[in-house]
Amino acid sequence: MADSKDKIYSAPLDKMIDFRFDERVVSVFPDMIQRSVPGYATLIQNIGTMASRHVQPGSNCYDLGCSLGAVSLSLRHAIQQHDCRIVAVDNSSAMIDKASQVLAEDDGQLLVDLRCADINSVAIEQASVVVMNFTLQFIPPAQRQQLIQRIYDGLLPGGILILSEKLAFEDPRSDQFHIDSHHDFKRANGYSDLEISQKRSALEKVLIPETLAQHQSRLQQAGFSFVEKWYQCFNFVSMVAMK
Ligand code: GEK
Repeated sequence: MADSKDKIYSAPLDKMIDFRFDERVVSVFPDMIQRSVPGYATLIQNIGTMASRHVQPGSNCYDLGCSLGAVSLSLRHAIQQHDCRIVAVDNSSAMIDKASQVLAEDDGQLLVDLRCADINSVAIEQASVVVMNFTLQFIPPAQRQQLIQRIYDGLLPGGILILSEKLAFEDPRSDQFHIDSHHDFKRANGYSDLEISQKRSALEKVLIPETLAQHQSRLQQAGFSFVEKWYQCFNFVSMVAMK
C-alpha cells in the first residue's frame, strides 16, 4: 500500500457514511493528517522533546490512538532511557498492520509494543509519559472521564499526559472564527470546498470536540495538579498535565 494523496472526499458522494479508520484512510493517512492538522509535524517533534525530559527509568510510555506510529517514532528517537518500553495502541487493524511495517523499517532501539485494542481496555501501568495526540475526541464523551482517570491512576508521580485535541468554543463568534481559519488552512493545502464539507459531515457524529475549559476541568477532576496548554493553532490545541 503506497502512501498517496488524500482524494477520499473529492467526488460528490450520494450517501454520507460516518468516517472510519479503514484501509482507504490508512493508504492516504500521512498526507491527510499533514494537510488537515495545523502544525502536525511541530507537535510530533515537540512531543518527543517533552517526553525526553519527563520520562523515568524503567517506565512505560503510551501512545494511545497511535495510527501509523508517528508519536511512537518521535518518542523512540528522543528518549535516551533504553530500559523504557513504548506501548502503542490503536483499535483499527488497518492502522496497526501498516504501523508494524513502518516500525519494522525504523532503526530505533527502544522496544515498541504495538497492540490492536480499544484504549478503554488497555491497562495503564508504571507510566511516565502518556500521549493522546488527537484521539480522545473520537472516544464517546460519556467514557472520557473514566479514561482520563485510568491514565492518572497509571502514571507515576511526576508523570505526564500530553493531550492534543480539536476544540469547540463556547462563544459562537470564536467558534466560527476558528472553523473558518481551519478551513482556509485546508484550502491553502489543496482541499476543495467539496472535500472540506463532505469530510466535515462524515466526521460530525464521530469526532466530538469539547471546549478547553471542559478538558481542563476533567483533567483537574482526575487529580492532575498542573495543566498547561503548550500549543494552539486555530481550533487545534495540545495540553500537558502532570501528576
Ligand atoms: C498521530 N496519534 O499520528 N481505541 C484505540 N484507538 C482508537 C479508538 C479507541 N477507542 N478510537 C479511535 N482510535 C496519531 C493520530 S488519529 C487522529 C491519531 C485523526 C484511533 C483511530 O483508529 C485513529 O487511528 C486514531 O485513534 C485517531 O499522532 O485522524 O484525526
